[in-house]
Amino acid sequence: MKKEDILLIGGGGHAKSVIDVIEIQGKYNIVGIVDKKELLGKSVLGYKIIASDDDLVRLRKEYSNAIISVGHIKSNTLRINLFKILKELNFTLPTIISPLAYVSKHSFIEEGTIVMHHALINADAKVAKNCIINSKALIEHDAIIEDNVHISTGAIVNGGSTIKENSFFGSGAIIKEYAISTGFVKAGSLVK
Ligand code: JB2
Repeated sequence: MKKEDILLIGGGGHAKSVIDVIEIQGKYNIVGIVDKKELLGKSVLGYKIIASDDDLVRLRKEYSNAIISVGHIKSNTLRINLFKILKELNFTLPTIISPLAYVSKHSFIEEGTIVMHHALINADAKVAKNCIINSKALIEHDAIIEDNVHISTGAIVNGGSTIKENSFFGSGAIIKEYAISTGFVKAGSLVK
């Protein structure tokens, strides 16, 4: 199968993990990274920073797929703004799933969300738009992850619980079944 071209938006730490997922998935050909003007010409894991956000209108004429590869820890304003800009330009924001993740065929995942290595998403779980389900995170049955959420590495979202939109759920944090979490949850917390 011919690989589809894709642009990465952001070329920092999170982008490295995104590149690893895309490479092992084998479905997309990374044509370059869009980052700040001053970083033009630099490379990330062998992929060049080819343009800045000002060039997105021009790039859209050539490419249709993009993935937001800036992360989200303290703030997700940048991810939300980029999502809006890319949608307005009619980019396709595919759902990207590592072949090393387990994603139930009975789960639902929306556009612009990435599921990274060794994450597990169980039956009837719902993950909305523009989310990061980071490496080794567990999203149990019937859990709901709303828009623009980052579930960090190794976090556990138990069955039927909800992580409200725009939230950050830190590494190794745990939420009890059918509980609701909102805002910033620091690494290792327990949400009851
Ligand atoms: O407006 C922008 C912009 N502002 C910063 N547009 C674009 N296209 N790119 C922008 N950037 C770029 O995002 C920066 O120049 C930089 O290359 C990248 C952010 O990289 P950084 O390594 O600081 O953060 P990150 O979001 O990639 O990764 C953080 O979050 C991940 C979830 C890190 O803390 C990682 O360790 C973490 N895994």
